[in-house]
Amino acid sequence: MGRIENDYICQGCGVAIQTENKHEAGYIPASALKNETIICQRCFRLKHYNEIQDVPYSDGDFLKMISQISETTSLIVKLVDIFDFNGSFIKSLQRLTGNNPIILIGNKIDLLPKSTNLNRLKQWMKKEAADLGLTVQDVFLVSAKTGLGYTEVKSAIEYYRNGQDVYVVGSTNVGKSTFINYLINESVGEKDVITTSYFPGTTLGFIEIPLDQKTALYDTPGVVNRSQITHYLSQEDIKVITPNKEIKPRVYQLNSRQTLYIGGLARFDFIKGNRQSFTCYFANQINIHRTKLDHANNLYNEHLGKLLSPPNEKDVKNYPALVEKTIKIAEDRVDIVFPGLGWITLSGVPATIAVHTPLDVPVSKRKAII
Ligand SMILES: Nc1nc2c(ncn2[C@@H]2O[C@H](COP(=O)(O)OP(=O)(O)OP(=O)(O)O)[C@@H](O)[C@H]2O)c(=O)[nH]1
Ligand SMILES: [Mg+2]
Repeated sequence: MGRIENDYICQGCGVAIQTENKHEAGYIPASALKNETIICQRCFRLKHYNEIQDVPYSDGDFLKMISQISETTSLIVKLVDIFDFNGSFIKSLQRLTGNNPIILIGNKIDLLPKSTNLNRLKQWMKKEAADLGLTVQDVFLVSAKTGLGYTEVKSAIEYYRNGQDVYVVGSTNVGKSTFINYLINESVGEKDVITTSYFPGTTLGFIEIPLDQKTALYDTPGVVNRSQITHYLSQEDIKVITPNKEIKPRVYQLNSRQTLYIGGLARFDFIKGNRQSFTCYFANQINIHRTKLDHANNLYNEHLGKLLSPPNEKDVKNYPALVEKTIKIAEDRVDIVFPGLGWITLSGVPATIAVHTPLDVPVSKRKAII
């Protein structure tokens, strides 16, 4: 590791700045230390070329950093990605943040169909958080991209922080840095101060944003969840599966023994039940392909990476094999959730389905949220 210029922290990602080794994290040329804003080489490349440079940190290094929060007296703002609630929830976070009060915020609501009942969704989040053992002061929904929901969230933060510091925590990619950038832009008119990207693991250290003379709000590195599907995808494919616009639900009328492929990333078989509609909520740019169950294996073997993509043809070999799980559904209006991708809502019961995903990306079932 090069010499660390202890006084300098990258404004974009929070990493300690060094001037000795181009290939290590936090590098900037010594001459750039004079600049008014100090941005490391990795942030510069991400911002200007959308290129991600690997860093030598392990998942544990980030956990250690986050666990320092348990020694503070502060308000915890826990962000989750509403499009991947369970995948981004990270149960262990509560232990890392100590006994501090927590508010829970579901981010990225701009991606949900306009018809979504946000109040019902909030109630669902409250119950889900409680079932997962998390005690929260309150629950909110926002879009860090459009600013929807910010008025309420800002006054809640001011109220619950009670004059103390604020830490924004959550899994990688939930939008912590984007969330804070919106606040910064609103208060000082400066855009994209902190580096954000659709790659998990963008923020590398704490980034302090002063709130007043004595207290600050902190951006923190995301906690890594290895069951997030992004860890198995190439940079190109991450871009394809990340929704960037309001999701248009796609409805399929299926008879039993029909199959839907979600690109080539996952598979959904309707094994048994009455003909009914299945509503699919996935990024608009992911192809959904319908076929007969009896043809499904052949189709996959012949067309993975082509008709069935992502994964794209040259990255197919790095994508894990799909593992089948059968699910019997007796309750009405159920979502079958493919973590990090989206979900399918069933309309009729009883039904038997089978899902196929990589072993480490297990499907779950919940009461329909829309
Ligand atoms: N559509 C939508 N995208 C969002 C929103 N907030 C963040 N994003 C996107 O989500 C991705 C991750 O955002 P970041 O702000 O870098 O996430 P982070 O939680 O800071 O991630 P790490 O630093 O890796 O822990 C980026 O592609 C953002 O543009 C939102 O409200 N709506
Ligand atoms: Mg970040």
